[in-house]
Amino acid sequence: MIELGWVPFFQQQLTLEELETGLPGRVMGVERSGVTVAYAGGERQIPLGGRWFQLDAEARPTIGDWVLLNTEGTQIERLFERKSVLKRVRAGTTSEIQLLAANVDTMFVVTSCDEDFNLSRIERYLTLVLDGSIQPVVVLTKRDLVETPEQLVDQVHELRTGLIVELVNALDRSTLEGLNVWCGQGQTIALLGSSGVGKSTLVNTLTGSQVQITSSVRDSDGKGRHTTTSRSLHLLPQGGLLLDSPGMRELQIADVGSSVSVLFNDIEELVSRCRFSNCAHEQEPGCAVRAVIEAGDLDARRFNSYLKLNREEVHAAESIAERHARSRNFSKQVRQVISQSHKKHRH
Ligand SMILES: Nc1nc2c(ncn2[C@@H]2O[C@H](COP(=O)(O)OP(=O)(O)OP(=O)(O)O)[C@@H](O)[C@H]2O)c(=O)[nH]1
Ligand SMILES: [Mg+2]
Ligand SMILES: [Zn+2]
Repeated sequence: MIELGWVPFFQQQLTLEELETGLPGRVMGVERSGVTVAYAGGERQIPLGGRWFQLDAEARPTIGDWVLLNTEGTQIERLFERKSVLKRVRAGTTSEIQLLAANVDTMFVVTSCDEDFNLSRIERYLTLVLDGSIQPVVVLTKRDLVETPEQLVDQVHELRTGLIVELVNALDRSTLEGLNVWCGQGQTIALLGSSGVGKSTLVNTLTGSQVQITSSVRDSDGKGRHTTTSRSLHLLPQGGLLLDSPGMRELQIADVGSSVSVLFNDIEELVSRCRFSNCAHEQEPGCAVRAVIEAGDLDARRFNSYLKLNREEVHAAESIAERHARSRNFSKQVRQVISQSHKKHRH
């Protein structure tokens, strides 16, 4: 099971009895009505019954999760505690959380060197992982299609000191050597990026087989090609597991904790030096940020990206607090109803 990413972190979550009879498995695919689980005995589809859909999205199995199956292997008994989780606000909603993957060790943020290249988008992806439990690696594909791809690498490096960037041609295996260190035995790697950047092409080249459909159809309506429509985990010859996902049109950040502060710690430091604590960094006297931008020491694009992501993070935190308050209120009402009915019965 080591090849599926089974490590002591999960083993330790088994009771003595479960150690002998329990059947742990890993969620390799998520479909509309169920999941595909790989376990010591093979792989099988397991439907998800209604009880799972009464739970919050975060309590339901997602791709990469470890689950405990019943002894027949027909049902999921429970989820294992996660090592890490990637989530966003579900596209088209304001506060509904959607899990993208669980138990990921490394995230390949995939962007192509051609039209898709966009620094603010890379920053947005980075905020998903900077809480420390997942290693981000920026993968720039289609290096063969531009004249001076090295310039783009330099720009990405400026986003954050120590950021790892790999420049590749996803169709050419020899350019992917640098990715090998992340792909060893039991390692789980997630591929995230817009449609058409070459995520599935990377899966095919790294696994050495045409497991995923790829498409060169031009993006004529601006909505992307969306060739891949579901998430799936693939075993690599190097021993790792690679997760392919549909391209994302929208990545609204969820409760990412302090990731925005981590990515933009220099800007937060500047903001704290503005004369007014509620400075909007526009016309206020004593604005430390504007002074630095005007001096050419801070990229205005980067500052705007910070403002935008920070607003989203605050908004996400507020919606989550509201949701919790609502459910607390609800359980209070339930408790009241129960205690009242107890009283009635006693009289
Ligand atoms: N020249 C070149 N073409 C590439 C490279 N990477 C991907 N492509 C091509 O780009 C097109 C889109 O690649 P896909 O792998 O389908 O893109 P994707 O990210 O999986 O897209 P979705 O599944 O829609 O999210 C295909 O025609 C690939 O052959 C590259 O590094 N160089
Ligand atoms: Mg794809
Ligand atoms: Zn200011």
